[in-house]
Amino acid sequence: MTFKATLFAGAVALAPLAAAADDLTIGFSQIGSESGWRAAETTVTRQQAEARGFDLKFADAQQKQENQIKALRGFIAQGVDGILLAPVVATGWDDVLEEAQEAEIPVILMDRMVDADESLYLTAVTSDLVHEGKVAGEWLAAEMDGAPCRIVELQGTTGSSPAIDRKAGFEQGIEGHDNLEIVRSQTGDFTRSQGKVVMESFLKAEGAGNICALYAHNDDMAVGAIQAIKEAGLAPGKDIRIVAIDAVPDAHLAIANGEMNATIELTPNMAGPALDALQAFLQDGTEPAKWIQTESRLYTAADDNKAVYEEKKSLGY
Ligand code: GZL
Repeated sequence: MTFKATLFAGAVALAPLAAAADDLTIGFSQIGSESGWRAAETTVTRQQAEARGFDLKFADAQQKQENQIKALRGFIAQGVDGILLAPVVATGWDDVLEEAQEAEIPVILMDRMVDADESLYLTAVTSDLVHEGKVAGEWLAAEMDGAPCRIVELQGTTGSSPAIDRKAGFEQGIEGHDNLEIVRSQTGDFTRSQGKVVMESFLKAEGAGNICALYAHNDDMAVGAIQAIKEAGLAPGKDIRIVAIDAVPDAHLAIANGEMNATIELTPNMAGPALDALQAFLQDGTEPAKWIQTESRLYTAADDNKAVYEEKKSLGY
């Protein structure tokens, strides 16, 4: 399926149904706008809700779990028909999810998982976060082909399921390759600004010539790190190989310009499958699978990244 098809899957086809849809009111507790990917997810969620004729109540938590919990309690008090939750961290959700369950309001997780009993949510729409990290590790192992490589890692938000799972997956990907070693690993909180600051500290601590590769849990931290690498007088993508995850347009541009080496695509369209599942459950009681997995695709310099960049920008990404 082309990126365009995944991004707007359902939205256009559903247009005629929009009038038929019950007048559903959906609460959406979004983490914030920490990355280009997150901003795209918010845009696509609004489009997908509008295409179905749903009334979307949006709450931006600015990266704070207490704001998400407050928003969920507000949605419950309003008596919304369903809740979408992108959980900033994995723990601390049991109480508010139980309150939603008592109010008979289904909750669907978007792009991240929670450490709560699966009976407390209708389904989770996410990628295979461990697989993404493993693909990144395997790519680097193949790229280095046995040559020694000292790796630095920019982790996502501490305690979030992508940070936990992408770290574990990458370690699986490099397992058995004794030439590869993670020498520094620290959170950059999924943001460009923190990615730059932490990469500057890695370069200072290790010495610019002693870092062979960067693995960043998302492209935005990688783009920030590219700036730091350039300011250190090094060539990103050459002196320091860079692999990350999301496949935002700026990652395709960096790969096209030889300043980054690989990224694994995460679709911003988690809402399409989520709203389909919610509508089927509310209208005919259809119980979805507990996990709706979205695709992951590796992009490298072998792909036409300039064309993919243009396509994603043309779609408003
Ligand atoms: C992963 C998602 C991550 C993105 C980041 O599913 O939660 O959050 O990879 C975003 O860009 O901050």
